[in-house]
Formats: sequence, structure tokens, C-alpha cells
Amino acid sequence: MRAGFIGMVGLPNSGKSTLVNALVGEKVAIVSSKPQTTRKRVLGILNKTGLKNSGLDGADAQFVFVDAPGKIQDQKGLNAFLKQEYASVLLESDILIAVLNVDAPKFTYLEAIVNEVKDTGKPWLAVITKDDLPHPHRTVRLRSLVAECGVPCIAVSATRRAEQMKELLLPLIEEKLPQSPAKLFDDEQFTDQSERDIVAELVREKCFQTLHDELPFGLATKVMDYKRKQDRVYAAVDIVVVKKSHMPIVIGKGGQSLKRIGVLAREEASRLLGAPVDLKTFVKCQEGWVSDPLRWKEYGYVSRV
Ligand SMILES: Nc1nc2c(ncn2[C@@H]2O[C@H](COP(=O)(O)OP(=O)(O)OP(=O)(O)O)[C@@H](O)[C@H]2O)c(=O)[nH]1
Ligand SMILES: [Mg+2]
Repeated sequence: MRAGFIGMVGLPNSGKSTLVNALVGEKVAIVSSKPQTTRKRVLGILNKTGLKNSGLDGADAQFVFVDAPGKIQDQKGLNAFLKQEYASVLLESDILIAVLNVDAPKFTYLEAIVNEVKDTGKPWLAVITKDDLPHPHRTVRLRSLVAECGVPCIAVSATRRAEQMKELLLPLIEEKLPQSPAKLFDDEQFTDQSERDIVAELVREKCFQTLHDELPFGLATKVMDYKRKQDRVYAAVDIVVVKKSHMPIVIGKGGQSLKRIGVLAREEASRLLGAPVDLKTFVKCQEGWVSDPLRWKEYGYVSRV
């Protein structure tokens, strides 16, 4: 059989997490319109067995998609961690997908992604994302850039049918996957994240989606208490901000904003965990945590290199 790690390499906000979620068919990674939503590497696991109309046949295969932060230049604060996570995907994956978003600020940024992926010498292919947006010239230029490298290139859109995209992409990925004597993960596992990680990330996603631009960069979440009892989940989650002045913004007028974050996170966590979730959220301040690598660990940002 074939099995291996498929690393997603692209700019921040290029649609890497959206793509992994669509390919796996589960919410593996959180998504928002803010750049640098993904902070640490997460795995999304897809088994060929059980896939309907996948366009795949023959021996079994396991696809382990590696979602990670996008390519950033800045080294300040937590960005140093994000940069390491980005680099580790290039190093540790068996094959790579260059995720090229048509709405990137500059074409040269996309060329840099292609060059970086190509220079690893690993098998790779390209996916053009956000193809529904009006940038037809970008799509044409990207296609010819990738064609020069002699690798496949598929243009996709999150607004188009995910099944169709899987049919196109999975066979191309499968033929590049290495042979493996066995699966790398159990059949029923769709991610490497624990239930606690999933809840913490969902609360962070709802904060990113609900709050204004200045907040997310210094916002982290941490599960302080977690129990599964008689098929109910009880979770207490701290929402930690970097400045005291951010606390009332997260809470909102009359607690409206925090309430909305809680409701949205609870609904989605209940669906993903397959049990009703009682969720309590607490807003706290940890002055300057983003500049303190010891504190990063507290919020799960643990360096692996
Ligand atoms: N129009 C359009 N928007 C998309 C598409 N794919 C993703 N998006 C949006 O682009 C934004 C970023 O998507 P993500 O999947 O979080 O991107 P990412 O590359 O994981 O971003 P980071 O984790 O911040 O590096 C979100 O608002 C998505 O809804 C697409 O095909 N079309
Ligand atoms: Mg992401």
C-alpha cells in the first residue's frame, strides 16, 4: 500500500486549511479570513477505503495531510514559532503541495513558494486556490509557471463541489505517495489532535471570526478543565489576550461578543465530538505572552526542531 505525509505550502491566508478540510471531509483545521490563523502543524488523515467515487481503485492508501502556517518573513514574537512550523513541513513531508492563491498580494510571492517547494527535490504538485475570484490572468500565469516545472496543477475553489475536487486531486497525490508496509494512523482517526486541542482551536477560530483585526495576533486559548461524563462533554476554556485593554473587546457590550463566541464554538464542538458540550469561557490577560517562548508552550506552541 501507499501512505505518507503531504505538506501544504503556501502564503498565509491562501486556503491551505480550507483545502485540507475539504480533502479529509472533516473539520481538521480552523479557518478565518485573518492571516496566520493556523499557528501549529496539524494532521488531517484520509483513508482510501471507505471513499466513494474517489476516482481511486486498487491497493489501499492513507493520505496524511499536513496543514501548517504560511510563509512569513517576520521573526518577531510568536512569528518565530510560525516560521519554524512552516520550515518543518518542507523538511518532514514526503510530498508537497504548493498552494497558490490567485489573490496573493504579489505574483513574486507565489513564485517564491514554487521555488521553495521545487528546491526541496521532493515530489510535488500545485493547487491554485480561490479560482472563483476574478483573477483569470493570475490563473493563466500560475499554470504556465507550474507547467515549466513539469508537475500537475489543479485549480480549485472552496465554493465548488468538494467531491469533484477530490476526484481530480487524490489520484495525482496517490501516485506520488511512497510505498508503506502499513498505515501510519488508525482507520478511525481523522486528525492527530486530541479532543481538548479541538475545543481550544474551535474557540480560537470563533474569536478570530468574531473579533476585529487588531485582536487575533495576541490571542490564544487554553483548555483548563475537560471531562467526558455520561456522553456529555464539560470544557472550561481560557481566552488569553496580550493587553488588558483587549479584554473588554473580547467580552463585548453586555458580554454579547463572548456569548456569541461561546455559542458558535459549543455548536461546532458538539457536532465534531459527537456529544453535547457544556462550554465555559473565561477571558484573561497574560501581558506580552507572544514575546515569551516559555509561555508559547503553555498554549501548545511547542517547538519540535
Ligand atoms: N473565495 C474563496 N475564498 C476562499 C477559498 N478557500 C479559502 N477561502 C477563504 O480564504 C480565507 C483563508 O482560508 P484558510 O483556509 O484559513 O487559509 P490558510 O492558508 O489556512 O491561512 P493561514 O492559516 O492563516 O495561513 C478564509 O476566509 C477562507 O474562507 C476559495 O476557494 N474561494
Ligand atoms: Mg490555516
